[in-house]
Amino acid sequence: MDHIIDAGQVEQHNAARRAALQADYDALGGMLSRRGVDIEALTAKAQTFAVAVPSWGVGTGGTRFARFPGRGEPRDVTEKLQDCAVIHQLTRATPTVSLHFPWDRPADPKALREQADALGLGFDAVNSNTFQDQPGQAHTYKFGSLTAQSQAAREQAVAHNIDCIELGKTLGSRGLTVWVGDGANFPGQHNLRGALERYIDSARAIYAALPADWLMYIEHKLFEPAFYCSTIADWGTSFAVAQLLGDKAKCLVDLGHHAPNTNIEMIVARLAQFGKLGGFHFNDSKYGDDDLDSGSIDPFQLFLVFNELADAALRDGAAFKPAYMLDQSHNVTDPIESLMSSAVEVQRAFVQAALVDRAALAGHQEANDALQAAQTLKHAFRTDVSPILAMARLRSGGAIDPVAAYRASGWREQAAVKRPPKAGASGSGIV
Ligand code: PSV
Ligand code: MN
Ligand code: MN
Repeated sequence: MDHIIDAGQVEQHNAARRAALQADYDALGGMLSRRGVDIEALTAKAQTFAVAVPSWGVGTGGTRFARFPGRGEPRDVTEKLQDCAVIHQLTRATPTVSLHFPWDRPADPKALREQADALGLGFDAVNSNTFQDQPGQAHTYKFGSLTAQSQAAREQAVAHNIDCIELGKTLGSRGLTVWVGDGANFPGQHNLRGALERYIDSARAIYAALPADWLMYIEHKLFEPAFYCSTIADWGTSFAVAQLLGDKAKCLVDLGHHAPNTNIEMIVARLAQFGKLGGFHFNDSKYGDDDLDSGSIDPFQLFLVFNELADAALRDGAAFKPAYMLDQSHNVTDPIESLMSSAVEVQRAFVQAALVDRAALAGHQEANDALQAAQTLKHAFRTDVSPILAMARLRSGGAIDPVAAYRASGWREQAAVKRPPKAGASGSGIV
């Protein structure tokens, strides 16, 4: 496997931190064993954790006001893969990449797959894009795509999704994520029921092209770019559509796609209960679809989501395997650092949820002891599992401190030289 950062450098980084980590790990192991928890089992579990990196996340994002390009940003999909490989090399938690078409349309899909293989990466779900027009496109999406009044626009959007499936097949993907910005800005602009009927017709045509071993992930979002109503605004609509389409259609929960204070963990529990929880776009938010780093605003919410996932895994066993992806945008940080931090924060919630004493929790629930039930969750959440995460990375060949190792490697400085900015790259607007 090709290492992007010199393996010797990572080894040197780890050697300088190994003794301190072992001491912290032993101390935590002693504390956990007094609680009847085997730290080795938790570390082995942490090593199984994987979350996909969004290809669009390795570039600097933007707001609707401006975009401030970073140094050494990837200029095409092959450079994006290199950055994804750095993230996985140091965290050992991100073995797959989620591509977005046509942004990432490869000139040679087979060659891209070979590059990914050489880097030890695979491809997660592919994402279609009918929320913006592409140069030379025959029919505009200004008034919608899968729901458009124009039959030609709808057919074009369906054909694009089928094209994504075809590309994904060559790349070894097993899923298609469909998010549309379709909706209305004015009451009366849409017949609310008619728009959803057109969406369902279009979605059926895409679903019909899905290979037997693929899943179609339907991603809901409350608002933006539509500000009065979005056609697939909530998990209820997403669930209804997934039910109509069939077993290969599931719901995707992007944590940022809900109104503030929505009980997302309950949505997760409901979708899991009815077999329609397909996967996640992890990120964090304070106001809307902020696409902030995972765990940066409300780590307790992330923990509660994983608490429901742990419960579902216990109930449903191997059949329960939602897809984990990140979806975030960076305006003020190095995207590689932010994505590494997010992957670690999601992994942290996964391990903390495994620490919940489920027998004790069930006992408190039966006894209606609300205070102790809440304390049981808090006890797991408050446990600092950092040494477990670092040990899992070390044992899997990653870095004890991924951000420190990355900075010491000088990767960004080297990329800035190898990847001079494209002319006009300081443009504004969301990319
Ligand atoms: C929409 O806000 C979204 O969350 C969807 O996942 C898109 O595909 C992604 O952002 C990238 O723009
Ligand atoms: Mn998303
Ligand atoms: Mn979003």
